[in-house]
Amino acid sequence: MLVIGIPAYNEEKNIAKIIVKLQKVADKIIVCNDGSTDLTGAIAEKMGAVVINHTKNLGYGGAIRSIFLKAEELDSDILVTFDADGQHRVDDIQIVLEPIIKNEADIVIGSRFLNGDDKNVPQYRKFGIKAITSIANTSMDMKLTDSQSGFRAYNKKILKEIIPSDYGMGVSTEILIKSSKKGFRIKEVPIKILYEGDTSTHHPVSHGVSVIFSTMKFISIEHPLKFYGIPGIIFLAIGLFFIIWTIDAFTETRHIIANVSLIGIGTIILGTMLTMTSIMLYSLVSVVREHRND
Ligand SMILES: Nc1nc2c(ncn2[C@@H]2O[C@H](COP(=O)(O)OP(=O)(O)OP(=O)(O)O)[C@@H](O)[C@H]2O)c(=O)[nH]1
Ligand SMILES: [Mg+2]
Repeated sequence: MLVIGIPAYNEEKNIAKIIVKLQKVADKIIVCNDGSTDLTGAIAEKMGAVVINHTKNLGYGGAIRSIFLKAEELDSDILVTFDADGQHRVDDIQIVLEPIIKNEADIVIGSRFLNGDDKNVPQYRKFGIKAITSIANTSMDMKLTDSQSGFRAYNKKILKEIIPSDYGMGVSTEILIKSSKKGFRIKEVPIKILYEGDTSTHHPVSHGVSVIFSTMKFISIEHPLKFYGIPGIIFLAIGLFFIIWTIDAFTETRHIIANVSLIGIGTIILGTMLTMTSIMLYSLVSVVREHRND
């Protein structure tokens, strides 16, 4: 049971064409109409898609979350996510599906950068996507080329175990970080992305920053000891060094070097806070996980 999920926000221009093409390859099409102010939802309904209407715009992540939940409810074997703005090619669906069908992967990402055919991706987008991908790679210990691509395939196991929670564009890295933490297999295949002129709907900087922040958020939740603990220990060590220096100078000269002692106290406080945060977050996340598994 192959289901294709389309997150759509004000895509009345493209949605009909895309549904017609996808109906040739999919058993079911889910369109999440994410609070569009145009006829996106009505057109998708007329075309016979399973339509989820968000009363207000929740964001790309909110749309992906609704599609995941609906696909699981429909007992889908495979979910392919496909954008509604015409940038993804229906012809690439087979390539994205193959590793799932051959049971070589649980998640397949259609990467814009694998076959080096990324000339038409605007430079600033390339830079932003590669920056975010490298941050995500560090936490997953992987060498992905495009953690932001929305053109993906997921198998049944992922739909059962992964529930996206980020409502923004950060959902793309969230799903990968959570899945790699659970040991799921992630694979990339080359796709060709179609950019007609710069039709971007986001402000590049705010978009990039919001995705970096949510990626850091998920890394910190998945690896609290690494993310907060290590810097905490480093600050504590620096603080200790400055305090010893202060005491040393005091025993010799009976004077306290103000800036040295202040740096010492400041870094000790910061180190303690980071270390405490790492321990608290670590225990909190483990309790929540245990609770969820009960
Ligand atoms: N921008 C945006 N897209 C949404 C939202 N909800 C659903 N979508 C859909 O999510 C898909 C991806 O969004 P895009 O805006 O194309 O994101 P992108 O491809 O990274 O960026 P562009 O280069 O601007 O196309 C599209 O099909 C949108 O219609 C939302 O709140 N904002
Ligand atoms: Mg797009």
